[in-house]
Amino acid sequence: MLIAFIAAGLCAAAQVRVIFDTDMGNDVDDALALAILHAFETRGEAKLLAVTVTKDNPYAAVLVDVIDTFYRRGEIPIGMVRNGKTPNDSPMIRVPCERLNPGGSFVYPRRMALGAAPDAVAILRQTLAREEDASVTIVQVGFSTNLARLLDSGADQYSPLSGAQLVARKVRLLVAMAGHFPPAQPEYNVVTDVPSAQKVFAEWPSPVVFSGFEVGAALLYPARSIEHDFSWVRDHPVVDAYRNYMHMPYDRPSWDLTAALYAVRPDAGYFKLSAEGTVRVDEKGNTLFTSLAGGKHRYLILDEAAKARTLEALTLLASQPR
Ligand SMILES: [Ca+2]
Repeated sequence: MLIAFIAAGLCAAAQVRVIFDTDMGNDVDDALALAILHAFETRGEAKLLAVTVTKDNPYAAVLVDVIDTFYRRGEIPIGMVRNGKTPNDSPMIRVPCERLNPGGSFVYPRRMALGAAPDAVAILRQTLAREEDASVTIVQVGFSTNLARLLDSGADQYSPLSGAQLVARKVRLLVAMAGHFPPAQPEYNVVTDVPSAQKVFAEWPSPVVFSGFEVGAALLYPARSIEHDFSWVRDHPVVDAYRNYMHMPYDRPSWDLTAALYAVRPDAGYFKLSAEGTVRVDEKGNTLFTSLAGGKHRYLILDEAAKARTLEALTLLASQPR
C-alpha cells in the first residue's frame, strides 16, 4: 500500500505539466502534436493543463475540443485569441467538426459551441495561478500573440501578479516551434506576428528552447502512418484533419510534433542542443542567435544518428490508442 502510494507520488512528480498554445488549422502538425500530448498523458508522462489558440477562427477551438473529447479529456480548458491572426477558415478544422452520423449527431462529440471559447489570456492566467511554482512547460507552436498579451496582462481575479510576474513564478520552460537556425528565411510562426515574437523572445523570463523550421522539415511524418497506424478506431479526428489538409497521400514536416516531443522528453536524446545564447527577432522576422554563456535561449539541432528513432517515436505516439 505504502509502496503503491510512493510510486503514484513519484509518477505524478515526473509528469511534465503542459500548456499547449497552437494555431490549429494553419497546418496539420498542430493536430498531430496535440495527439502526441494526449498520448503522453495516457502514458503518465505529461498532464495537459490547458490549450490556447492563436488562430482566430472559431473552428480552431472546436477542433481542439473535439480532439480533447475524443481522448476522453473534454474537461481541459480551451482559450481563444481575440482579434488575432489568420481568421481564414480551413477544411482541416471545419470538416472534422461538421461531420455527421446518418442520424444527424456529430461523428465527433464536443462540449463547446462554435465561438464559445473564453479568452486565451484569461485561461493562461487562471491555469498558471493554480500551478506550483516553477512547474509549467508551455509549448508554443503558433504565433506569439497569446504569450505576448499574457506578459502584458495585469492583476485579475485569478492572480494579483502581473503576467510577467506570473510567468516568472510558474513557468519552468517555454518550448517554441519558431524560427530558423541559422537564419535562412523568416519562419511562418514568427513572421505572422513579428511584434509579439519580438516581445516574447526578448522578455520571456524562463529558459526558451526553439525548434526551428529546419528540424521539423527534416523529419517527415509519413502518409503511411495516417493510412495504417490509426486503424484501431473507425473515425479519428486527427486523421480526418490530415486527410482534409492536403490531397492524400502526402508526407508532412513534423514541426510542432518536435516541440511536443522535446517538451515532455527533453533528456531522451532525440535532438542535440545548441549552446546557451540569445535569440533576437529582427523587424523582418528573422531569428538571430548569439552564443552567450548564461543566455536563456537554446535551439534544437537535428541528430542524424537519432533521426529514425525520433521519427518512430513521433508516429507511435501520435497514433497511440487512447
Ligand atoms: Ca502550428
